[in-house]
Amino acid sequence: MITMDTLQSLGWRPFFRSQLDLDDGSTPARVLSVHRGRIEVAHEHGQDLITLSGKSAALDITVGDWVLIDRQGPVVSQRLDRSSVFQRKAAGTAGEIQLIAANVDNLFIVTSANRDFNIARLERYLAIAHDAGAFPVIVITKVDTIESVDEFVAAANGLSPGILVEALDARNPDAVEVLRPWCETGQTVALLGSSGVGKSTLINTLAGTDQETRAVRQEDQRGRHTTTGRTMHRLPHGGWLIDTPGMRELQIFDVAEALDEVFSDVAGFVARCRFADCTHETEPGCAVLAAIESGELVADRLRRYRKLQSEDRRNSETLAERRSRDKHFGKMIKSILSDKQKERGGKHGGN
Ligand SMILES: Nc1nc2c(ncn2[C@@H]2O[C@H](COP(=O)(O)OP(=O)(O)OP(=O)(O)O)[C@@H](O)[C@H]2O)c(=O)[nH]1
Ligand SMILES: [Mg+2]
Repeated sequence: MITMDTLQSLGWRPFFRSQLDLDDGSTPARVLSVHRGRIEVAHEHGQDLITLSGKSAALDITVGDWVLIDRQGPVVSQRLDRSSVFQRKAAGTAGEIQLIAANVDNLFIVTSANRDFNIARLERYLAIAHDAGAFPVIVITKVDTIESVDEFVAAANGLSPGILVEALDARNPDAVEVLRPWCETGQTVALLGSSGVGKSTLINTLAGTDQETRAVRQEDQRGRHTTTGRTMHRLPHGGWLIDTPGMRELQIFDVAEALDEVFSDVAGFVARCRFADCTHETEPGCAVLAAIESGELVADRLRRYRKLQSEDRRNSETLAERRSRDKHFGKMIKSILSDKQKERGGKHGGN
Protein backbone atom coordinates (compact mmCIF):
# COMPACT_ATOMS: atom_id res chain seq x y z
CA MET A 1 0.00 0.00 0.00
CA ILE A 2 1.32 3.44 -0.92
CA THR A 3 0.73 6.08 1.71
CA MET A 4 0.72 9.75 0.76
CA ASP A 5 2.70 11.90 3.11
CA THR A 6 3.15 15.59 3.56
CA LEU A 7 6.61 16.97 4.18
CA GLN A 8 5.48 17.81 7.68
CA SER A 9 4.28 14.30 8.39
CA LEU A 10 7.66 13.04 7.24
CA GLY A 11 9.45 15.21 9.77
CA TRP A 12 10.39 18.19 7.59
CA ARG A 13 11.81 21.16 9.51
CA PRO A 14 12.89 24.73 8.75
CA PHE A 15 16.44 23.46 9.27
CA PHE A 16 16.09 21.29 6.15
CA ARG A 17 14.19 23.86 4.11
CA SER A 18 16.93 26.39 4.75
CA GLN A 19 19.31 24.15 2.81
CA LEU A 20 17.27 24.25 -0.40
CA ASP A 21 17.98 26.29 -3.48
CA LEU A 22 14.57 27.58 -4.48
CA ASP A 23 13.08 26.29 -7.71
CA ASP A 24 15.73 23.78 -8.57
CA GLY A 25 12.90 21.34 -9.21
CA SER A 26 14.11 18.57 -6.98
CA THR A 27 11.89 16.73 -4.51
CA PRO A 28 12.78 16.43 -0.82
CA ALA A 29 12.39 12.84 0.34
CA ARG A 30 12.94 10.98 3.58
CA VAL A 31 14.92 7.76 3.58
CA LEU A 32 12.68 5.10 5.11
CA SER A 33 15.01 2.19 4.72
CA VAL A 34 18.43 1.32 3.39
CA HIS A 35 19.24 -1.95 1.70
CA ARG A 36 22.46 -2.92 0.06
CA GLY A 37 22.87 -0.28 -2.65
CA ARG A 38 19.21 0.72 -2.60
CA ILE A 39 17.09 3.08 -0.58
CA GLU A 40 13.37 3.40 -0.10
CA VAL A 41 12.20 7.01 0.16
CA ALA A 42 8.90 8.76 0.89
CA HIS A 43 7.92 12.20 -0.37
CA GLU A 44 4.85 14.30 -1.06
CA HIS A 45 3.99 12.33 -4.19
CA GLY A 46 4.39 8.83 -2.81
CA GLN A 47 7.34 6.53 -2.49
CA ASP A 48 10.27 5.43 -4.62
CA LEU A 49 12.83 2.72 -4.54
CA ILE A 50 16.13 4.19 -5.69
CA THR A 51 19.27 2.37 -6.68
CA LEU A 52 22.35 4.20 -5.52
CA SER A 53 25.17 4.55 -7.96
CA GLY A 54 28.50 6.31 -8.17
CA LYS A 55 27.92 9.80 -6.89
CA SER A 56 24.88 9.05 -4.73
CA ALA A 57 26.55 6.05 -3.11
CA ALA A 58 29.25 8.42 -1.91
CA LEU A 59 26.69 10.53 -0.02
CA ASP A 60 26.75 8.06 2.86
CA ILE A 61 23.00 7.89 3.12
CA THR A 62 21.49 6.32 6.19
CA VAL A 63 18.00 5.64 7.45
CA GLY A 64 16.23 8.84 8.49
CA ASP A 65 18.21 11.03 6.12
CA TRP A 66 16.61 13.73 4.02
CA VAL A 67 17.68 13.67 0.38
CA LEU A 68 16.80 15.63 -2.72
CA ILE A 69 15.72 13.44 -5.59
CA ASP A 70 15.00 13.86 -9.26
CA ARG A 71 11.86 11.79 -9.78
CA GLN A 72 12.76 11.10 -13.40
CA GLY A 73 15.05 8.24 -12.83
CA PRO A 74 14.61 8.36 -9.90
CA VAL A 75 18.00 9.49 -8.66
CA VAL A 76 19.36 11.15 -5.55
CA SER A 77 21.05 14.46 -6.25
CA GLN A 78 21.89 15.59 -2.75
CA ARG A 79 21.79 14.65 0.90
CA LEU A 80 20.75 17.40 3.30
CA ASP A 81 22.69 18.19 6.46
CA ARG A 82 21.42 16.26 9.45
CA SER A 83 19.81 17.67 12.58
CA SER A 84 21.17 14.69 14.49
CA VAL A 85 23.16 11.60 13.69
CA PHE A 86 24.02 8.34 15.41
CA GLN A 87 27.23 6.73 14.32
CA ARG A 88 29.60 4.12 15.58
CA LYS A 89 32.99 2.73 14.96
CA ALA A 90 32.70 -0.34 12.80
CA ALA A 91 33.49 -3.54 14.64
CA GLY A 92 36.95 -4.94 14.12
CA THR A 93 38.44 -1.84 12.56
CA ALA A 94 40.56 0.79 14.18
CA GLY A 95 38.17 3.62 13.60
CA GLU A 96 36.02 3.46 10.51
CA ILE A 97 32.77 5.33 11.11
CA GLN A 98 29.45 3.69 10.35
CA LEU A 99 26.25 5.68 10.19
CA ILE A 100 23.37 4.22 12.12
CA ALA A 101 20.50 6.70 11.91
CA ALA A 102 19.94 10.34 11.08
CA ASN A 103 17.49 13.06 12.04
CA VAL A 104 16.26 11.37 15.19
CA ASP A 105 14.36 13.83 17.39
CA ASN A 106 13.83 11.74 20.51
CA LEU A 107 15.77 8.84 21.91
CA PHE A 108 14.04 6.34 24.16
CA ILE A 109 16.72 5.04 26.49
CA VAL A 110 15.22 1.72 27.47
CA THR A 111 16.09 -0.16 30.61
CA SER A 112 14.05 -2.49 32.74
CA ALA A 113 13.11 -2.50 36.39
CA ASN A 114 15.46 -5.33 37.26
CA ARG A 115 19.16 -6.18 37.15
CA ASP A 116 19.60 -4.36 33.85
CA PHE A 117 19.02 -1.03 35.56
CA ASN A 118 22.41 0.59 35.91
CA ILE A 119 23.11 4.28 36.48
CA ALA A 120 26.53 4.20 34.81
CA ARG A 121 25.02 2.68 31.68
CA LEU A 122 22.24 5.27 31.63
CA GLU A 123 24.80 8.07 31.92
CA ARG A 124 26.66 6.56 28.99
CA TYR A 125 23.46 6.44 26.92
CA LEU A 126 22.67 10.03 27.88
CA ALA A 127 26.09 11.09 26.62
CA ILE A 128 25.40 9.29 23.35
CA ALA A 129 22.02 11.03 23.03
CA HIS A 130 23.51 14.46 23.73
CA ASP A 131 26.34 13.85 21.32
CA ALA A 132 24.00 12.71 18.56
CA GLY A 133 21.71 15.69 19.10
CA ALA A 134 18.61 13.72 20.12
CA PHE A 135 16.33 14.43 23.07
CA PRO A 136 16.58 11.65 25.66
CA VAL A 137 13.68 10.04 27.50
CA ILE A 138 14.39 7.27 29.98
CA VAL A 139 11.90 4.43 29.61
CA ILE A 140 11.81 1.85 32.36
CA THR A 141 10.07 -1.38 31.26
CA LYS A 142 8.80 -4.43 33.12
CA VAL A 143 7.09 -2.42 35.85
CA ASP A 144 4.56 -5.26 36.01
CA THR A 145 7.22 -7.61 37.40
CA ILE A 146 7.87 -5.70 40.60
CA GLU A 147 5.88 -4.35 43.48
CA SER A 148 7.02 -0.76 43.25
CA VAL A 149 8.97 1.03 40.55
CA ASP A 150 9.53 4.12 42.71
CA GLU A 151 13.15 3.40 43.51
CA PHE A 152 14.04 2.96 39.86
CA VAL A 153 12.20 6.11 38.87
CA ALA A 154 13.85 8.10 41.66
CA ALA A 155 17.29 6.86 40.65
CA ALA A 156 16.65 7.76 37.00
CA ASN A 157 15.29 11.18 37.98
CA GLY A 158 18.49 11.81 39.89
CA LEU A 159 20.55 11.48 36.69
CA SER A 160 20.15 15.12 35.78
CA PRO A 161 17.75 17.92 36.62
CA GLY A 162 14.73 17.89 34.33
CA ILE A 163 15.41 14.45 32.90
CA LEU A 164 12.26 12.77 31.62
CA VAL A 165 11.47 9.33 32.97
CA GLU A 166 8.56 7.05 32.09
CA ALA A 167 7.87 3.63 33.57
CA LEU A 168 5.64 1.09 31.84
CA ASP A 169 4.85 -2.45 30.82
CA ALA A 170 6.14 -2.61 27.24
CA ARG A 171 3.55 -5.23 26.30
CA ASN A 172 0.62 -3.12 27.45
CA PRO A 173 -1.13 -0.95 24.81
CA ASP A 174 -1.29 1.85 27.41
CA ALA A 175 2.40 2.44 26.64
CA VAL A 176 1.30 4.17 23.42
CA GLU A 177 -0.39 6.94 25.39
CA VAL A 178 2.43 7.20 27.91
CA LEU A 179 4.99 7.78 25.16
CA ARG A 180 2.70 9.71 22.86
CA PRO A 181 4.23 13.18 23.51
CA TRP A 182 7.39 12.04 21.68
CA CYS A 183 5.62 10.14 18.93
CA GLU A 184 3.35 12.79 17.45
CA THR A 185 3.18 13.82 13.79
CA GLY A 186 6.57 14.31 12.18
CA GLN A 187 8.57 13.29 15.25
CA THR A 188 11.22 10.65 14.81
CA VAL A 189 12.19 8.40 17.68
CA ALA A 190 14.79 5.69 18.13
CA LEU A 191 15.45 3.22 20.93
CA LEU A 192 18.62 2.39 22.72
CA GLY A 193 19.10 -0.23 25.40
CA SER A 194 20.69 -3.56 26.20
CA SER A 195 19.44 -6.84 24.87
CA GLY A 196 16.34 -8.19 26.56
CA VAL A 197 15.04 -4.94 28.04
CA GLY A 198 12.01 -4.93 25.74
CA LYS A 199 12.91 -2.73 22.77
CA SER A 200 11.24 -4.99 20.21
CA THR A 201 8.29 -5.50 22.51
CA LEU A 202 7.92 -1.72 22.80
CA ILE A 203 8.29 -1.28 19.04
CA ASN A 204 5.53 -3.84 18.49
CA THR A 205 3.29 -2.07 20.98
CA LEU A 206 4.03 1.40 19.58
CA ALA A 207 4.04 0.62 15.88
CA GLY A 208 1.62 -2.28 15.85
CA THR A 209 4.25 -4.44 14.17
CA ASP A 210 4.90 -8.05 14.88
CA GLN A 211 8.62 -8.27 15.42
CA GLU A 212 10.19 -11.29 16.91
CA THR A 213 10.90 -10.89 20.58
CA ARG A 214 12.55 -13.56 22.54
CA ALA A 215 12.50 -14.89 26.01
CA VAL A 216 15.49 -13.77 27.95
CA ARG A 217 18.16 -16.44 28.35
CA GLN A 218 17.83 -18.16 31.67
CA GLU A 219 21.56 -18.50 32.42
CA ASP A 220 22.48 -14.84 32.45
CA GLN A 221 19.17 -12.95 32.21
CA ARG A 222 20.28 -11.37 28.95
CA GLY A 223 18.53 -11.26 25.64
CA ARG A 224 19.96 -12.56 22.40
CA HIS A 225 19.81 -9.58 20.09
CA THR A 226 16.98 -10.98 18.07
CA THR A 227 16.44 -7.82 16.09
CA THR A 228 17.88 -7.17 12.62
CA GLY A 229 15.81 -4.57 10.68
CA ARG A 230 17.00 -1.19 9.36
CA THR A 231 13.81 0.72 8.81
CA MET A 232 11.50 3.53 9.84
CA HIS A 233 8.13 2.39 11.13
CA ARG A 234 5.03 4.58 11.05
CA LEU A 235 3.56 5.24 14.44
CA PRO A 236 -0.22 5.53 14.94
CA HIS A 237 -0.04 9.15 16.10
CA GLY A 238 1.94 10.28 13.07
CA GLY A 239 5.48 9.86 14.34
CA TRP A 240 8.24 7.62 13.06
CA LEU A 241 10.27 5.00 14.77
CA ILE A 242 13.75 4.17 13.53
CA ASP A 243 14.67 0.62 14.25
CA THR A 244 18.19 -0.48 13.46
CA PRO A 245 20.34 -3.09 15.14
CA GLY A 246 23.37 -0.79 14.93
CA MET A 247 21.93 1.29 17.75
CA ARG A 248 22.98 -1.33 20.25
CA GLU A 249 26.62 -1.23 19.27
CA LEU A 250 27.02 2.46 19.92
CA GLN A 251 30.16 3.22 21.85
CA ILE A 252 31.21 6.51 23.20
CA PHE A 253 33.86 8.37 21.29
CA ASP A 254 34.44 12.05 20.69
CA VAL A 255 31.76 12.82 23.27
CA ALA A 256 33.80 14.99 25.65
CA GLU A 257 31.37 17.90 25.33
CA ALA A 258 28.34 15.67 25.75
CA LEU A 259 29.87 14.20 28.91
CA ASP A 260 30.29 17.68 30.32
CA GLU A 261 26.63 18.26 29.64
CA VAL A 262 25.45 15.02 31.21
CA PHE A 263 27.74 15.64 34.18
CA SER A 264 27.24 19.39 34.26
CA ASP A 265 27.19 19.30 38.07
CA VAL A 266 30.66 17.74 38.20
CA ALA A 267 31.96 19.88 35.34
CA GLY A 268 30.74 22.93 37.26
CA PHE A 269 32.89 22.04 40.27
CA VAL A 270 35.87 21.17 38.06
CA ALA A 271 35.70 24.65 36.58
CA ARG A 272 36.11 26.12 40.06
CA CYS A 273 39.29 24.24 41.00
CA ARG A 274 42.31 26.42 41.65
CA PHE A 275 44.50 24.57 39.18
CA ALA A 276 43.39 24.05 35.62
CA ASP A 277 45.05 20.63 35.55
CA CYS A 278 43.64 19.58 38.93
CA THR A 279 43.37 15.81 39.24
CA HIS A 280 40.92 16.09 42.14
CA GLU A 281 43.04 13.86 44.28
CA THR A 282 45.15 15.92 46.68
CA GLU A 283 45.43 19.41 45.24
CA PRO A 284 44.73 22.42 47.43
CA GLY A 285 41.81 24.53 46.27
CA CYS A 286 40.11 21.55 44.64
CA ALA A 287 36.42 22.43 44.33
CA VAL A 288 35.50 18.83 43.48
CA LEU A 289 36.95 17.40 46.70
CA ALA A 290 35.31 20.23 48.63
CA ALA A 291 31.96 19.37 47.06
CA ILE A 292 32.36 15.71 47.98
CA GLU A 293 33.34 16.75 51.49
CA SER A 294 30.27 18.95 51.86
CA GLY A 295 27.98 16.32 50.41
CA GLU A 296 27.11 18.40 47.34
CA LEU A 297 28.64 15.77 45.10
CA VAL A 298 28.64 12.00 45.45
CA ALA A 299 32.10 10.48 45.02
CA ASP A 300 30.67 7.70 42.85
CA ARG A 301 29.35 10.16 40.33
CA LEU A 302 32.78 11.72 39.98
CA ARG A 303 34.25 8.26 39.53
CA ARG A 304 31.74 7.39 36.76
CA TYR A 305 32.36 10.72 35.02
CA ARG A 306 36.09 10.13 34.98
CA LYS A 307 35.69 6.55 33.84
CA LEU A 308 33.60 7.63 30.86
CA GLN A 309 36.00 10.46 30.15
CA SER A 310 38.97 8.14 30.00
CA GLU A 311 37.04 5.65 27.89
CA ASP A 312 36.08 8.45 25.54
CA ARG A 313 39.67 9.62 25.36
CA ARG A 314 40.87 6.12 24.64
CA ASN A 315 38.32 5.57 21.90
CA SER A 316 38.78 9.01 20.41
CA GLU A 317 42.55 8.69 20.34
CA THR A 318 42.31 5.48 18.36
CA LEU A 319 40.15 7.32 15.92
CA ALA A 320 42.48 10.31 15.70
CA GLU A 321 45.44 8.02 15.25
CA ARG A 322 43.67 6.13 12.56
CA ARG A 323 42.81 9.35 10.78
CA SER A 324 46.34 10.59 10.95
CA ARG A 325 47.57 7.22 9.75
CA ASP A 326 45.13 7.33 6.84
CA LYS A 327 46.23 10.83 6.01
CA HIS A 328 49.82 9.74 6.17
CA PHE A 329 49.09 6.75 3.99
CA GLY A 330 47.19 8.96 1.55
CA LYS A 331 50.12 11.32 1.32
CA MET A 332 52.50 8.45 0.78
CA ILE A 333 50.37 7.09 -2.08
CA LYS A 334 50.12 10.55 -3.59
CA SER A 335 53.84 11.05 -3.48
CA ILE A 336 54.45 7.62 -5.04
CA LEU A 337 51.96 8.42 -7.77
CA SER A 338 53.43 11.80 -8.41
CA ASP A 339 56.92 10.28 -8.53
CA LYS A 340 55.60 7.78 -11.07
CA GLN A 341 54.04 10.57 -13.03
CA LYS A 342 57.28 12.51 -12.99
CA GLU A 343 59.08 9.39 -14.15
CA ARG A 344 56.58 8.97 -16.94
CA GLY A 345 56.72 12.64 -17.68
CA GLY A 346 60.46 12.22 -17.94
CA LYS A 347 60.13 9.20 -20.23
CA HIS A 348 57.61 10.76 -22.53
CA GLY A 349 59.02 14.23 -22.09
CA GLY A 350 60.03 16.06 -25.25
CA ASN A 351 57.66 14.02 -27.48
N1 LIG B 1 6.66 -8.70 31.95
C1 LIG B 1 7.22 -7.96 30.98
N2 LIG B 1 7.96 -8.56 30.04
C2 LIG B 1 8.53 -7.79 29.08
C3 LIG B 1 8.37 -6.37 29.06
N3 LIG B 1 9.06 -5.89 28.00
C4 LIG B 1 9.61 -6.95 27.41
N4 LIG B 1 9.30 -8.10 28.03
C5 LIG B 1 9.77 -9.47 27.69
O1 LIG B 1 11.18 -9.49 27.72
C6 LIG B 1 11.69 -10.34 26.70
C7 LIG B 1 12.71 -9.60 25.84
O2 LIG B 1 12.06 -8.54 25.16
P1 LIG B 1 12.54 -8.03 23.71
O3 LIG B 1 11.55 -7.00 23.30
O4 LIG B 1 12.77 -9.16 22.79
O5 LIG B 1 13.92 -7.35 24.08
P2 LIG B 1 14.88 -6.49 23.11
O6 LIG B 1 15.29 -5.29 23.89
O7 LIG B 1 14.24 -6.26 21.80
O8 LIG B 1 16.14 -7.45 22.96
P3 LIG B 1 17.16 -7.56 21.72
O9 LIG B 1 16.38 -7.60 20.45
O10 LIG B 1 17.87 -8.81 22.00
O11 LIG B 1 18.06 -6.36 21.82
C8 LIG B 1 10.49 -10.84 25.93
O12 LIG B 1 10.15 -12.11 26.40
C9 LIG B 1 9.40 -9.83 26.27
O13 LIG B 1 8.11 -10.39 26.21
C10 LIG B 1 7.57 -5.76 30.10
O14 LIG B 1 7.39 -4.54 30.17
N5 LIG B 1 7.02 -6.62 31.03
MG1 LIG C 1 14.80 -6.86 19.93
